Amino acid sequence: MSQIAEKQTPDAPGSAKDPAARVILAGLSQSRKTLPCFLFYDVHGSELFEEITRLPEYYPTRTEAAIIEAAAKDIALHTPPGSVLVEFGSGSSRKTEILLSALPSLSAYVPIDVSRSALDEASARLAVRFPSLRVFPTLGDFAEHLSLPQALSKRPRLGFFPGSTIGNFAPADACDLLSHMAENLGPSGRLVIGVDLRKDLSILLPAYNDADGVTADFNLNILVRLNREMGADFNVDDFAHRAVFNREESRIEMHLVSLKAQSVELLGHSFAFAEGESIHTENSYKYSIPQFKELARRAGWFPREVWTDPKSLFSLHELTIAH
Ligand code: SAH
Ligand code: AVI
Repeated sequence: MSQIAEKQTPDAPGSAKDPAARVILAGLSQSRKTLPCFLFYDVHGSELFEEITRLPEYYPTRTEAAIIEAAAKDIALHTPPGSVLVEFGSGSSRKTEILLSALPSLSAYVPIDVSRSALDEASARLAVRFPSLRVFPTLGDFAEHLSLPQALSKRPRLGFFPGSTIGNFAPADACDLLSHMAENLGPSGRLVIGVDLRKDLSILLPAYNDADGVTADFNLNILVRLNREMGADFNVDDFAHRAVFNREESRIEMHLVSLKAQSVELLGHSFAFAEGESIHTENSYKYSIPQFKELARRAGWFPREVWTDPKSLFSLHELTIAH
């Protein structure tokens, strides 16, 4: 299996120098408590996310996969032989397999993710299905500088950012992230990006409130992780999952609602919760196609193509820098 490269040496989890610990303490100290959504993806969280992608209510994954199937030939046509495919937040890399099958002359695939278990599993699977593909799994934050192995540094880069993970960033941050990706992908760079669309609440709300409670477990798992890795003492049964649509912001918000007045200890700090007070754990912005194109333009990209499904649930955009 390919060796996993780490983008930086992490500080010990839970130490004062650990950047995640600082973000967590800052988020819980606000009058409206928040936690960053990258914390969802520990080993169990990555498994729960995969379970979510298979739920009947969670339309994005299967809809996007079908769009990628239909668009793959066109994407391949614009991809020079020897290109490097760089994926941001690659998770299981399952949808990537569709692109990889259509792009046999890539020089390498570089999946970037904060979840080591997801990178390990995906790399092992890809080694069996695409034995001649060079895979460079990279553990780290996709918002950081990307340094490719020397042999690949001059190759054209095709970025892939599926799953509507861009929707987990507020528009101003999404714009910064897209500009940063433009820098990382270089002047001949292209980006294929999945973006979830605005839609009727009868479809949207069940996708984040599934009948089996998998999304609830995914959300609550963040507390289990803080207990394990940061020595917190959350009583998980005293919190409940809530997902609502914020129409003004055009986003699904996920919260963990305190079911009673309580206080929780974490890294030597005490956090008081009133009954009904929540921790805001995730935003998932939903765009119209013109809104997203405008965001991409502001970030320095030129929208070349957009594909969608027959029900207009989800969109896949191809963005270029040079045109
Ligand atoms: N691309 C996959 C997975 C989407 S889930 C799909 O479309 O199904 C979001 C993925 O992004 C998870 O695997 C998570 O671990 C990863 N992720 C979230 N924030 C990240 C960050 N800041 N840097 C790198 N990876 C991140
Ligand atoms: C990864 N991300 C785009 C998913 C989403 O839909 O916002 C994460 C997720 N949250 C709840 N269900 C799935």
